Amino acid sequence: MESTLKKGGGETELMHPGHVACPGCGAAIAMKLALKALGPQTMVVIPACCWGIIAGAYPQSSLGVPLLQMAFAAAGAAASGLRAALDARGEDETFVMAWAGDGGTFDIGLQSLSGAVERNEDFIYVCYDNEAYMNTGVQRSSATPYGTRTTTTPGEQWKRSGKKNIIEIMAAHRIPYAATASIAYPHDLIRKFKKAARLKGGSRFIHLYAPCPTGWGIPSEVSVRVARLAVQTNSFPLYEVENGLHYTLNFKGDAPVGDYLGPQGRFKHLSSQDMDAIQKRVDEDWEVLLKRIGSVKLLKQPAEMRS
Ligand SMILES: Cc1ncc(C[n+]2csc(CCOP(=O)(O)OP(=O)(O)O)c2C)c(N)n1
Ligand SMILES: [Mg+2]
Repeated sequence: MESTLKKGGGETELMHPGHVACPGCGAAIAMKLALKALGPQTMVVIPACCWGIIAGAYPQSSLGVPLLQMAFAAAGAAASGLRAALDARGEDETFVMAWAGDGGTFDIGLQSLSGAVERNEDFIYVCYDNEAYMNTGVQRSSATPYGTRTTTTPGEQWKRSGKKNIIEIMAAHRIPYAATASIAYPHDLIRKFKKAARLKGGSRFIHLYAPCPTGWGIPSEVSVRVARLAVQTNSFPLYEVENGLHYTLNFKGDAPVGDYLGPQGRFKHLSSQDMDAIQKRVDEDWEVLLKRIGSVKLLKQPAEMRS
């Protein structure tokens, strides 16, 4: 395979129609964009998650690149092994991309991910975050935010603890690159994947925000809009961290969190006091982040993406 990066590639469509994602699935949009950025010389490792299903059943696949299905806890270890095998064959131009859900990253896969990035394995690890265990029926994960109703935090038992900060955990390992990205800002997302590709040689981690209309109680056609509101309300800030030290902010939001929470079924039960408590948490986290920011490089948004 030739390197598409060298040829300035990235225009190839590597995710095909006929996949089995739900309508409006953020994770499907995410993969389409990620592979546009990385090109065909990529191998994907997928642990148990919705994407294991979306790719399709062997010998069929919705992806135009090789794919290794892996056990739920093992994406970091499997991606390390695949990298070693490719290097042994002299295929050092092939990207290894681990592609895992929030459950497979924040929870059960955290040990193998931490071990791999501590070794600074040469791969791109992507956590597409739909904020719950969606494939098995919307159970809460440690990426599920405060205030959410899931099937394991139902009724009045909605989730009272907050979302784990996975970028800080990755930054604490001092890896070359850790960044957040969103399907609502595709140019920024593709730029970050291309940057991750250029930083070949160590561990790169992308925390990718991917709404799940089925689990979040939103119509499929507002999936991207809701993702945009997450950024515009600072609920999901867009930023990059290089070598665990150098923080760059890509977006400054100023909308109230109610704009983002209001349209979603998973937050319908919240009172105005609960909303205030969430606004306070978001503001606190935003202040902490701003203190770490060394440079600000705001993304350029086409006019149609400003609202
Ligand atoms: C050890 C183990 N426990 C449980 C499961 C069942 N299981 C398969 S996918 C999944 C949920 C994955 O959640 P997440 O990683 O967030 O991905 P999503 O389904 O949301 O895309 C679970 C619990 C499994 N495959 N292996
Ligand atoms: Mg999930």
